[in-house]
Amino acid sequence: MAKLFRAVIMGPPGSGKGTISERIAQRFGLTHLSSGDFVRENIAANTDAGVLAKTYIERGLLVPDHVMTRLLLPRLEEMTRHSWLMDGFPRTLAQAKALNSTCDLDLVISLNIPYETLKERLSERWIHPASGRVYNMGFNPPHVQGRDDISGEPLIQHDDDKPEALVARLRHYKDVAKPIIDLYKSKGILHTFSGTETDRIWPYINSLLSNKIPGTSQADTQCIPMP
Ligand code: G5P
Ligand code: MG
Repeated sequence: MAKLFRAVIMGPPGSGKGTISERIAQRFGLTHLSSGDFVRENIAANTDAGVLAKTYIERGLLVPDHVMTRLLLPRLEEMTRHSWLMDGFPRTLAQAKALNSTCDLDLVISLNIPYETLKERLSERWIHPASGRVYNMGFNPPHVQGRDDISGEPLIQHDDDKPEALVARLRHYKDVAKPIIDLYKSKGILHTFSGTETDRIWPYINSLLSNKIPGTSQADTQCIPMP
């Protein structure tokens, strides 16, 4: 069996974690796991964890560590035969330590995007709640305004993309991420990408992963259609 590959993508809200994760999943066949999607699924299903998480998300706060680890670690433990990319977890040092005791990571991608760019992007973001499909009115608008491309159902804005919640999320990210970034740097697995456009960052990430993931060659990476 080919060696499994485990990666994490970190970055502030709106930095492009979800967009880049989808490209990585498509190009390299990793399973994309999104902590935000897990939380939203639990909110939609009205689970105990979901009801609790909603009170934090609405205020632009992180969901407590014990709730996140209880939601996510069992899921990862089931994935013993899959290569995966975790988007949005860990978000705190405590989560990073919990993850560390579950598995060894091969690589961590950290996105470093200017604050003004993030604010602009998130205020333009719309979601199809049933599928989690994400649109941006400037970057990747739906074919019909306000409607999901596949189902035709209405799009909505997340509560946590609304202005009050957004400012708190961006401010908080930097402080909390620093010790995690330092930890992964000290392990020699951190790769940071800076810029204002996903399309310009993507070729560098594509090239890095082509070199790191067994069986994926750089020659194949030249003509990947952008989703
Ligand atoms: P989430 O869902 O993980 P965030 O806050 O980390 O949410 P988010 O909002 O999902 O991050 P992203 O995935 O980094 O952003 O970015 P994205 O969705 O791909 O891109 C953002 C927008 O910009 C999209 O509209 C996209 O189309 C557009 N875009 C991308 N690239 C470009 C570009 O180059 N140009 C332009 N113009 N647009 C672009 O977490 C949600 C909440 O759940 C809780 C927290 O409360 C969190 O706030 N939570 C956790 N709490 C504790 N611990 C954890 N581990 C938690 N995980 C989630
Ligand atoms: Mg996301």
